[in-house]
Amino acid sequence: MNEIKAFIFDLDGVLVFTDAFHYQAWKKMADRMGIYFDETINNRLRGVSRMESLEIILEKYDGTLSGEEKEALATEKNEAYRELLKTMTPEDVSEEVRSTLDELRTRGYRLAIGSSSKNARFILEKVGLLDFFDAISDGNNIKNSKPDPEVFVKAAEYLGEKPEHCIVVEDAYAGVDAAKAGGMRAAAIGDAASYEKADIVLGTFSDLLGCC
Ligand code: B16
Ligand code: MG
Repeated sequence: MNEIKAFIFDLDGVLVFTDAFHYQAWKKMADRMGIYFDETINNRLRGVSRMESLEIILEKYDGTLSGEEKEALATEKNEAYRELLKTMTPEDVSEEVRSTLDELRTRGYRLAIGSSSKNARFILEKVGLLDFFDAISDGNNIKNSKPDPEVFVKAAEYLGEKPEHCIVVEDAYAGVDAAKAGGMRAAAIGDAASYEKADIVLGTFSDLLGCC
């Protein structure tokens, strides 16, 4: 195995869990528009960009919307979502996640974020994790969403590490595909743990300490 020098973490579903907030915010917008939306549809939005999420929700909408109207709906959702994010505190990160990140840093690994979210920095600040990371690649610096590898390739670039020296930690199938497409090893947790393309399966977050 190539020597591992860095870890690139997806945010939502790996370090924090904001699914319920995404759901509430989309649901508010969908209800106002009279669009059917439930938790099963919400599950399809995991790891998917904001505008792609909106397109999935609009599959249940009969009318036609202009690009501007779609932008307005995405903004409406994001404002409701950010209000919910404001309630987050350091207690929204488990002790296991915090101590594992701490130990990886102590062992000399470089750590980065590779998240589709444009709210990644805001979330990291709210939960007090910002200082753990040497680089942040997120929805603000990419053109292509996962499964395109761009967000992880940029994270490795920001760290100054070669992709083959990085492990990506992901909870979404599209994220595992993105890591593999970028030439990185993929460690899968949660939903993605049953994905056969994962190189490493994590039963729990601290399993990372024994993976390389
Ligand atoms: P935002 P991740 C993803 O974060 C979420 O899983 C996904 O549900 C969300 O639509 C996407 O970020 C965009 O988020 O609206 O905040 O830009 O899993 O890539 O960390
Ligand atoms: Mg995720």
